[in-house]
Amino acid sequence: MSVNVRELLEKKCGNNIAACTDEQLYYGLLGIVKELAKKKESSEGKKKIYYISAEFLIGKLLSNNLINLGIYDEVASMLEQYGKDINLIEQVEPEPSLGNGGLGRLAACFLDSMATLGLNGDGIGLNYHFGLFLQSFENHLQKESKNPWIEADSWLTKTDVTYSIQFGGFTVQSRMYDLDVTGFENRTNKLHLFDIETVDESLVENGIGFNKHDICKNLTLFLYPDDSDDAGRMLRVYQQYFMVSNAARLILQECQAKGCNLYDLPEYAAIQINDTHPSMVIPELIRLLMEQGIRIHDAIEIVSKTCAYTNHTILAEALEKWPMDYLNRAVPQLMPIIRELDTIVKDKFEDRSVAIIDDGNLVHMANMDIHYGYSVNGVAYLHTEILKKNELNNFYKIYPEKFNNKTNGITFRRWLMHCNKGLKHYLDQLIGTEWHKDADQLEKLLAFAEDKNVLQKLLEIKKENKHVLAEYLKKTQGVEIDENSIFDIQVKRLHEYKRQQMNALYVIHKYLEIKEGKKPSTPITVIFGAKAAPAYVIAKDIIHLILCLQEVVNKDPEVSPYLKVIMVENYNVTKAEKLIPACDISEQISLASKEASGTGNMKFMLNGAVTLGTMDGANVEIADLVGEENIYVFGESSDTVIEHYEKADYVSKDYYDKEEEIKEAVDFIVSDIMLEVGQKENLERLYHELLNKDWFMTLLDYKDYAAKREEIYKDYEDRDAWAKKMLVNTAKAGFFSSDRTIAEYNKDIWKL
Ligand code: 26Q
Repeated sequence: MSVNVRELLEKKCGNNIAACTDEQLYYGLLGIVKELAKKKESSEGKKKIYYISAEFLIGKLLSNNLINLGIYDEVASMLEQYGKDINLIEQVEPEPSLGNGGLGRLAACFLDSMATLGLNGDGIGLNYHFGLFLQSFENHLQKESKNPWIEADSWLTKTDVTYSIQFGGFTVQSRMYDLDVTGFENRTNKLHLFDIETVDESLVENGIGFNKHDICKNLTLFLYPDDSDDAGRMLRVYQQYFMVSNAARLILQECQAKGCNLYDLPEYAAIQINDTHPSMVIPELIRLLMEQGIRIHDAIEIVSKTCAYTNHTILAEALEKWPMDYLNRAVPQLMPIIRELDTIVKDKFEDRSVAIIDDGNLVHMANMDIHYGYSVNGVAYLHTEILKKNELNNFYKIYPEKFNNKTNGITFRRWLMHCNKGLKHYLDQLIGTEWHKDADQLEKLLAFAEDKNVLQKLLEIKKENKHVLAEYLKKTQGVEIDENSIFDIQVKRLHEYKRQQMNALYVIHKYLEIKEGKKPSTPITVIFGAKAAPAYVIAKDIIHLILCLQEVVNKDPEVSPYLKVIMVENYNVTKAEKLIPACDISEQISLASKEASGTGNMKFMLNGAVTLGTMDGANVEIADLVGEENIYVFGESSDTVIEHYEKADYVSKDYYDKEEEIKEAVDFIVSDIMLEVGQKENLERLYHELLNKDWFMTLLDYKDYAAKREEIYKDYEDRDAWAKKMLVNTAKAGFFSSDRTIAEYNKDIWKL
């Protein structure tokens, strides 16, 4: 194969690879890989799974595709012969920013696993030109700007598929663009991204501002534009309908081309609705079936056997409810159908909490999914249990058979084989390569749990990864960190429930302790990475707090040899690939019951980091797998937390008054030292929020958290014992392969 690639590449760059720039080589390889992917057999079969999602956080594709095509090592060494470094070539590629975080990254892992398992399954989403905003820091504040990623020469392939999509009062023309999804040593599937023909990039001015009313030009400019105002929210409705109307047409067309008579649609298609963002696919499909002469009640029955819904959150504010008035304006053709769906529900069930249209004329998208889908799944054991027992209990009582759990997973191709080559090669040597396709084989590592040489080697690999990260941070952000310090990392979207603020309070505490002369035995580097939604005020205040701490701590010569704070700018998939392999301690500290699953937790574990976490989301399953000596658990249980919400009896001020350490840390936020660096308005707002509201109960768990963190730092000192924990974490991560998750989706839901 490599001879082939060499020849193809030479053809593209005039027979002189050595003289090519990294740019030329990147675009050369891009073209070659696209050709190779096309030549691969694509999945086929009578039935197909369509994974519809508003986000696909796919990350860079060159290395991933080379690995999946089975030619990465050969291509890398061929390039090396010409003095070329594939890592530098890879840097040329812009990262597609088509997602916010977990939900979008999960969709990308799922596509990889579907193709790898040879399942006939495509993704359908939107081709956002500027995706999620690019984050930079100015005056210790987050600044947003557009994030262009589509180049003339890109992984996208323009197709001939176009549709006229009708909105209230106007029509837009769509076009489908395709990305190849290469399975690991297997078939190629597609990710279909729909765009409008009339999109106008020049609409965007200063940062991420644009005219929100000009739908024909702005529809696919950004992922989740600001929804703090009506125009932003309306645009979201337009985006969602555009996505699902295109999807529904494509699905019906493909099925009919295979001979489906539409009454048999469920035998040809399974549609997975990724959170409520694609929920309008239900009424839209019903509408399109009716256009083909099918009676409404038959259409409803057909669609109800085709669609399945995944829930990713129990935060009430994230469960979408659209005012009827919005839908009337944007998609009037759906309203008669949604009304009919609601009438059927109201005739059948007296319980108003399960209605689709509530008394305030809000349309509850999740409720529609549950009534008119054949499966409802949560994304981790605890999450599904909470859905059944609490959040969706009224639905569970009606449809117990629809509810099922599918614990999330991650693709080990990207999250180990690609991002941690050192560990990958060592594992191959030690336990063979079966684990590439059968992740449970990682358990073979356990046989070496007492082997000093193996443990030593694991520590060396970690050390090298930390060195690489330190160099990277020096180059990209100009910060110096101590490679021999403990790398304690929290990277994820910024949200109060994830409690980055609790981590920051501990940093303050440590800072004050060091100032008093109590120095840690091993220096500590606390690394954060997070984007806050542009209109989420408190989240942005938390970023401000962290950035101010970074300045105060790192510039203090008494403290910085022992403690450093780093806030990574523009955290994304590419940065995750650098951070995760270098991590010692994985911070998974959400308020119990609030993190549906988490998937970062799995990536860290796989790469030999030890988790410091609450009994939330998939942390519960991690703890079960690794056993209590290999994880550090703290905090109140989800039951207790849910009880606090029910009784409304949590008062953060009580904790502040009771605990001197908490008081000191919270007060520090508005201390003179901080006000000298930061903005009074932001810091005071955050201070008051913590003291008077603290909706996500930071102070409730702080004391237990700080104690566990001391314990984990102490245990880090015993390097052999620590290496054993690392080994067990990697060995037990097999369960979290998205290959396992997808096999379960297929067995229980899609049945391909
Ligand atoms: C909703 C309404 C209005 C505007 C935006 C939204 C919105 C946007 C994005 C709601 C939710 C999201 C994204 C949610 C998400 O990423 N959830 C995460 O999904 C992961 C995969 O299942 C889980 O591991 C995480 O626990 C969960 O937080």
